[in-house]
Amino acid sequence: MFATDHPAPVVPASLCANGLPLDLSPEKFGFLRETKPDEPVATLHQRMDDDGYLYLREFWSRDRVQAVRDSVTTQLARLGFLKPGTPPDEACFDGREVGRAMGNPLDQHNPLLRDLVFGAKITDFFQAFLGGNVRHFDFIWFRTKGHGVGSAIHCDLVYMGRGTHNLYTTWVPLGDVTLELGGLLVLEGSHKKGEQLKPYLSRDVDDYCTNREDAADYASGKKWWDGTLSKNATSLQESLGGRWLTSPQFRMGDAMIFNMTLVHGSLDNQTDRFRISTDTRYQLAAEPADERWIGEKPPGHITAQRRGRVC
Ligand SMILES: O=C(O)CCC(=O)C(=O)O
Ligand SMILES: [Fe+2]
Repeated sequence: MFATDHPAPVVPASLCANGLPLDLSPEKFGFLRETKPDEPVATLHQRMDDDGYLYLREFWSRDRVQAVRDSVTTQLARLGFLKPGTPPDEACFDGREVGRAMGNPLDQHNPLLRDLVFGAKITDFFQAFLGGNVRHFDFIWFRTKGHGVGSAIHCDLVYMGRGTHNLYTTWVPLGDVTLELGGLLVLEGSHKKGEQLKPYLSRDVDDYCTNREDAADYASGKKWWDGTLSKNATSLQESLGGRWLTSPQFRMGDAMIFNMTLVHGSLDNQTDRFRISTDTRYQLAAEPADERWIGEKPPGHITAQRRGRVC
């Protein structure tokens, strides 16, 4: 029974983003709307328009995701990131971060993981949702977050907007993620703040302004803008409106799909265990793809990808 399996969430006294406490009053904080994956496509489109995301509970079987988790925690243990003498499945943090996105050493070619995040189930879903043949970016973003601050607040567009913007992220928890462990955090309605966010959304982390004094530093890779929209979730919320939303508990098997302009980050991790998830990207195959994320070894944010423009 649902109530026994998943008791009503207890919100901890404090939840933080980037080290700062969120306002947890009902006008400022809440939970994501859930969607059933088998809803008609028109309903899914409507939801994506309304919310900027689709939170699909139990999209994959739990066992399948557990097998992927096992393959990842085994790697983490082998690489020496887990507290010695603890079961790998508990993913106990030993004080050393694993590394962000491109600096993360986990195996990009893990067949179990690729089968999950690029396999028939998700491909069929996007095929129906986008109405044509789909492709995915080849790069997999791993998030292995130990105790401490979560991901900075951003929109994905500034990292991957050189191809089509009709592009979707799928965030996949590889383990149950409690509020204390710190999962994805999205700002309600922020995908509709295009006017206000225009200066931010028109940028790309690998672009720089040729007419500025420090252009040479950006061109050579000495300087890089990391794409953060705000370091302060509460002041951003004051200017954009909306509640900060998360799940009372993301569970293995859930998928959280969202568009390129939804403002998001993650809750800080208050525990002594790693929060493990991946995020991957999907688009129509016929539309242009951002070449930074394509290929056997996607180049990513390398200096050769810097582009100057007058701004
Ligand atoms: O998992 C996180 O901490 C951030 C995820 C994210 O930014 C994304 O899925 O685009
Ligand atoms: Fe993101």
